[in-house]
Amino acid sequence: MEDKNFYITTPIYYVNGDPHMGHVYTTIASDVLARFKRLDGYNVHFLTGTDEHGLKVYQAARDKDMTAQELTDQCSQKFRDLGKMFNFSNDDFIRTTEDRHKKGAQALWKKLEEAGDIYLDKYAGWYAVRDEAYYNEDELYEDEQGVKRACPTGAEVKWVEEESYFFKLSEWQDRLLEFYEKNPDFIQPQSRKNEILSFVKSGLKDLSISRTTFDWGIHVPGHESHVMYVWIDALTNYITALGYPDEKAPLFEKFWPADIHMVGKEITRFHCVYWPAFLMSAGVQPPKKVFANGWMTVEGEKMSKSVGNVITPETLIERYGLDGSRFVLLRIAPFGNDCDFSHEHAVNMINSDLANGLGNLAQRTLSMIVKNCDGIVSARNALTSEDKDLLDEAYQMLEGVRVEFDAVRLHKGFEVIWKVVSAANGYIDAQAPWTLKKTDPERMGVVLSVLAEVIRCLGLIIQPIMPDSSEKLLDQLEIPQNERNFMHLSPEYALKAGTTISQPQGVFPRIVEEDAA
Ligand code: ME8
Repeated sequence: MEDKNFYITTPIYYVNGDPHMGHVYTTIASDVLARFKRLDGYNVHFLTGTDEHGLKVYQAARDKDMTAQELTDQCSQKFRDLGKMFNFSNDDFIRTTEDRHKKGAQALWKKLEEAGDIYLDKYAGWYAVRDEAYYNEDELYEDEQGVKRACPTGAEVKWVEEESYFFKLSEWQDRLLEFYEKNPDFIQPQSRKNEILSFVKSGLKDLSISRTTFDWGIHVPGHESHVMYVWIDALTNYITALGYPDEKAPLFEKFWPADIHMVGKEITRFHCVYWPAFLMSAGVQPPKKVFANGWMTVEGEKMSKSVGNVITPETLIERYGLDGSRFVLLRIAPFGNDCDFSHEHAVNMINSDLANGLGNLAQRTLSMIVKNCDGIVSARNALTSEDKDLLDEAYQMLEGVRVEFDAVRLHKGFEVIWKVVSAANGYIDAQAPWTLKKTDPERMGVVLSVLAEVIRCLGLIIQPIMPDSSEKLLDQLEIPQNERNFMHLSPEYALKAGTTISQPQGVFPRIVEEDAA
């Protein structure tokens, strides 16, 4: 059988400040997809890392009285630590200050030069350091203080004039439009696609791709007074991490083109316009898909230190636990839309979906098996249509989640799972095993066994979302480690009669408001 490969990446994050909830949001979504695909039989390569060059990082270091190298070393380590804290399963972590990356970025530059797509000129225009982006006059507005800002990000822009190399982006308009047409799923969700299409259709200007006024960057090969524009450097991470420029490198052969670049919506232009143009110019295939997640606000406001509403990754974990945090961030809103994080909403989701929904189902079922069946799972004999319907729904869940996750509709995938949780809770209430205990103990054993099998299926399918809690649940059901892939989500591997269950521990605790405040 042909190997199934899946390559997913997060943005590489700037090291000008500490990691925050927004970074966690994108990486958790990517982590869930990476874990899902691994369990579904794919060879997965999951990449994240840090973007360490450019004026923004250079200025941040200067403001902190540090060298750029000191700041990047310190801050990149914080992003690595964040990975451990949130149980991210990335296979690699790239830093753009590493030699493997510099070598690859310079090689890409040379390819663009050989293709005749680079020329030297003078740049005179607007630049926003916060976005590390060039803006056209028609994209700007003035705030109340008369400061020129970029629309729609609100970053301050400054006039820049310097010698610069340019990439002939203007010549790529038709080829890009043709590429989008042939690859209709390249930009997701649809709203972002419309923005990109209208941006490209309105005409592309050549892009300044080098700077001379500072030198915290990768030197342009053969022209040492120039450093590469940080975005051409940064985007290249997705291929240098696979061994580029060696296109025969095992990882490159296996995983390029990437299946998904997961990014925030504010950086789609870089990923959907510049990046495929660079790659096509260099004779490398563009990625298959760029998915832009929406922007997260907190209690209705943009996260900012001055508003004082920044929720640190540590606070999230303290309040909601590791798996609770992973769950609420992704369940909060349709994935791809903007979303607002509020403490009240998070507590409600944890209490209703996790504690009352899944947690209660597992706790009730398993403790009844311990109490009333000596902890032994009964044979599932003489199944009724209700039993069979519930089991069928549990076995069909994988296909439903697969379809939704493949389309990066994470919220819809969650709905498929929680539909089964509700069906099982409805079933337990309708069958009332606590009554059967007196009237028909044999039937009670069957009902509890059906439920235990459904819980096994649920425990398997939630592994990508909540790796720790699912492990505890599957341990309680004595599921062997080598029977925890999605191929085991079928009747063939059903929980065997005679399996012994020990006194269950609640896996999804309720949050009591006073504790969380
Ligand atoms: O842009 N809501 O890095 P960055 C949702 N280095 N997502 C958010 C968010 C929020 N409030 N805040 C941040 C860069 N993000 C470049 C990327 S890639 C070749 C180079 C997430 O540190 C979101 O994914 O500014 C966004 O795109 C990313 O963090 C920006 O991180």
